[in-house]
Amino acid sequence: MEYLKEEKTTGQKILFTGLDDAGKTSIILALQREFSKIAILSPTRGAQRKIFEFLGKEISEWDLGGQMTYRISYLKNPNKYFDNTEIVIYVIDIQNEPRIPEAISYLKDVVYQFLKLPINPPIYVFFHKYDPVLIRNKLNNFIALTEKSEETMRNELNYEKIYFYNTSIYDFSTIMHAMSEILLELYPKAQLIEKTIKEFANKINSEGLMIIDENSLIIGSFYKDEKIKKILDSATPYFLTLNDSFKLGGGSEELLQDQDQILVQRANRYILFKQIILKTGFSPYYVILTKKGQFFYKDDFSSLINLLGEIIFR
Ligand SMILES: Nc1nc2c(ncn2[C@@H]2O[C@H](COP(=O)(O)OP(=O)(O)OP(=O)(O)O)[C@@H](O)[C@H]2O)c(=O)[nH]1
Ligand SMILES: [Mg+2]
Repeated sequence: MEYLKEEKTTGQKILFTGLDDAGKTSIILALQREFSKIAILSPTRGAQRKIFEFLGKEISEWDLGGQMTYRISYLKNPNKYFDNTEIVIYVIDIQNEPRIPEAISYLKDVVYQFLKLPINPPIYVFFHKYDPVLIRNKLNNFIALTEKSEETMRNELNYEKIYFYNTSIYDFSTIMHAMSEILLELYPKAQLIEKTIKEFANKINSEGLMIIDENSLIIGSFYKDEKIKKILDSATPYFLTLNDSFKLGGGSEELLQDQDQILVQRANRYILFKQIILKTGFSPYYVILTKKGQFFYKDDFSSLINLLGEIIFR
């Protein structure tokens, strides 16, 4: 994993905040594919900072433990905790309806500190624990609840740059897509990457293609339609996990290094998961693509690798 122990604050600062038990640390761990740790999580004590790299850029991620005493101390020391924030991710547990007013009220306090500093980072509200099983079983009024909460926040905060996502650690793609979209906003070359990927997909007749970094963040994608997006979304965590376990298991390592890819076939559809190195000495990226019919264009991949390497590392 590319998460390093943090010493000092460098790079662009992302703040994860919200009430205790909202799911902030779980979201961060999910992106690192540390799912086993989520099961035994305890409340975060104070502010935990980590540095990771996204597209060669350093990002410092601040996980602000949400228990009351900590929340008060952040508000009392806005310079220490809030200043220089580039992006805010405000996590709300949508399953805990009674605490939603408290969550909104704390966001107000935070925004008030932003105004005083003054900073005005975009705020991305995650209506979290929006679990697929509950939606399927209609055991909830999530839709009405999120709409109502969104309206309240828009009215009461009167903050221009506020955006909303529904997320759940039980639908990993919701977290992947949300975080990738948000981080790509920081990155001026994002559109160029997107265009390169789309052209590559067309060239090799792929119906869908994603490029993902080591932290499961999508750096660019192309889908012919929603169905293809779903196929790739649901395949991705399995490939990433499989890839992780190959890396851990001593014996199988050679196999993966030989090919650096996993290929799955179902009827005449193929899904390919392939590791690519854009620059030697840097973390690998992964291509996940689907296409009908026969595969393998080694030369095509090398042109993609060169183009992306140029864009990202130049
Ligand atoms: N159902 C459900 N539970 C979740 C989800 N995400 C996290 N949880 C659970 O919510 C609880 C709290 O998660 P944490 O990530 O520790 O919450 P936190 O916001 O970091 O809490 P503090 O560190 O105290 O601020 C844990 O028991 C998680 O397993 C989700 O998407 N759905
Ligand atoms: Mg936490």
